[in-house]
Amino acid sequence: MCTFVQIVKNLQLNLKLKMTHEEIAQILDTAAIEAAPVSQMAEKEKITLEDAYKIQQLSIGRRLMRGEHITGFKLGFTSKAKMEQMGVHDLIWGFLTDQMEIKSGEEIALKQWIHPRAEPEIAFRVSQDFPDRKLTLKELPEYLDKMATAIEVIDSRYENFKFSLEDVIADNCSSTGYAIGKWHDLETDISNLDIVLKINDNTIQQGKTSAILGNPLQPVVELSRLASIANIAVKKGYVILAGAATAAEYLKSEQKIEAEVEHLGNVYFKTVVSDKHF
Ligand code: OOG
Ligand code: MG
Repeated sequence: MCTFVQIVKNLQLNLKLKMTHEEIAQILDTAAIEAAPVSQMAEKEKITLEDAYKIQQLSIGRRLMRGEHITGFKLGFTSKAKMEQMGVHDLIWGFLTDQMEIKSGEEIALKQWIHPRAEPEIAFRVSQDFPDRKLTLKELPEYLDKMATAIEVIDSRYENFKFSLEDVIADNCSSTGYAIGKWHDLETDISNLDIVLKINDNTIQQGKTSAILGNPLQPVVELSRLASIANIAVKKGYVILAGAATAAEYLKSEQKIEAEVEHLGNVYFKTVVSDKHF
């Protein structure tokens, strides 16, 4: 049986251990800046899904304060391959900023990151501000004008790239970098195309775009719904990454990383020699 003194002590301990959302956002933001991983926090801090998205917004707020601006959104865990690789089972969404842009063909130093991985994706470009409601698949051509092959670089701020759903959401869904290939009109049917990730010209991951919620446009429908609920604007010019169709691959130094989608062409970047562990 607990004595009154023990109960008060436990209460104090709990109060001390519980961090504010802002403190957690700061820890994750600093981990990204310093490329130094941190322990998972969701279980210990009892972070709910709702808390996790609040923390995500606070950490984006810190980026905006440093002068970055939002360039779009990414969806995650929109395919079985990704959910199985990471052991989580729900769709997530996060912010992209200009600091995350990787130019096509660019040479990248990996030491700015912790344990980066790359995955092949499809990107869409917003041509008109989204209305404050869920859009239907049929309506999307009014709001999107282009699509392209993309590579997303993800870099979890958690040790060993391990996290719960709440942890990864608070960490802005591991968002780190993205490269976009040549934009194409939305004419081609993209619901069942080959999509591959190549490293040094060898195909390492291959899948079908149908693995992305049955059609890579479906994540855009989900984004319109989630953004409307969260009261966040999806604006003209933004980029939307629909999520990977395949598992992601760790990056090493001196590699050419390339994504290719049937009919949409390719995009690549290179990694330079690193003095870190890559
Ligand atoms: C979370 C991000 C998932 C995707 O395309 O499914 C994601 C992670 O795997 O670290 O970007
Ligand atoms: Mg992704």
